[in-house]
Amino acid sequence: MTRQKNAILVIGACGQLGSELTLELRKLYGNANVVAADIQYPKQAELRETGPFEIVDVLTPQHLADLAAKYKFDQIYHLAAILSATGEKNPKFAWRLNMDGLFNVLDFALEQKVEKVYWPSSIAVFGPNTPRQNTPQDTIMDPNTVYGISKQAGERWCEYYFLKYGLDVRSLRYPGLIGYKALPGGGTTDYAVDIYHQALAKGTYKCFLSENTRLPMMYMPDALKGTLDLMHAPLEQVKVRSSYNLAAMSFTPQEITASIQRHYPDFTITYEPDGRQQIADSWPQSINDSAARQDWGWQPSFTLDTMTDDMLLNLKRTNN
Ligand code: AKB
Repeated sequence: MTRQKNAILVIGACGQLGSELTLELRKLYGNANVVAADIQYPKQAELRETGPFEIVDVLTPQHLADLAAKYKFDQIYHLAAILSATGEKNPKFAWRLNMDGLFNVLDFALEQKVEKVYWPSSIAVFGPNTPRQNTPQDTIMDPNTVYGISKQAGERWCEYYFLKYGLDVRSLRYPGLIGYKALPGGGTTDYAVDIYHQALAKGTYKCFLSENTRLPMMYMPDALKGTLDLMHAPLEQVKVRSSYNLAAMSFTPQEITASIQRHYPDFTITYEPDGRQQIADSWPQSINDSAARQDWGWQPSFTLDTMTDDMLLNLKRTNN
């Protein structure tokens, strides 16, 4: 069997970010060159039908080794992780998946001489003693969720692999991501996706965060653009080797409700905060991303209202 060269591997390809990023990469690099991998088969037909798919459990290094017999990878996007809210239900397993999974991928990338690795970090690396407004790139980091602790430790390890072994690992600290194509799984910012679905389905939404909880958020097209811009930036422009702060917008449940009410004046929201409120309260309200803007020209396009217009339009279209 001949090995397919110059391939790109996306691990966690069935997730909220992975499913969209895989399709974007396939448009850029050709369908056959982008291998989607996940622990389960994709539900999205487009993912299954447009290019190769492989079952990979990142906790099983042999699964990665088996892939090396079929493909020669230039780039790996390692997106598989347990998010903030789900992580708190089983902290030891979240730590194992998020950390051992990262080590397995970094070591595989070194062995296989992969050119570039992408690994997402998150605003969850910050904690209660971090300045909450305009949070700087370099500041106090005292995360108090297992997800945040694993992302902070992961950032240190990514920088370590770059400095010690020369592995070109690149990373962004995503805010909450919002898209219409796939649902997020187990995060604290998930309400900002669900609210659009419920606005259309029921005209009302019960929010698990309180009305004035302000969090940094980003629309998926901006997240995809930021990720690809970082991965395409020349080596010398990528100066932060832990993870870049990245910002687009910040809003509260009350503000996203008002944005939806511009289209649906009768839409209503009720508030019933649960354990996720405590997580949200430990995170920044707004992020300073000047390093990403200066180093490789980051610039978001969507505001809360332009995102709402696009989300509602596309959800209506796909529901019909
Ligand atoms: C979560 O809420 O856990 C994620 C994140 C901000 O990383 N969306």
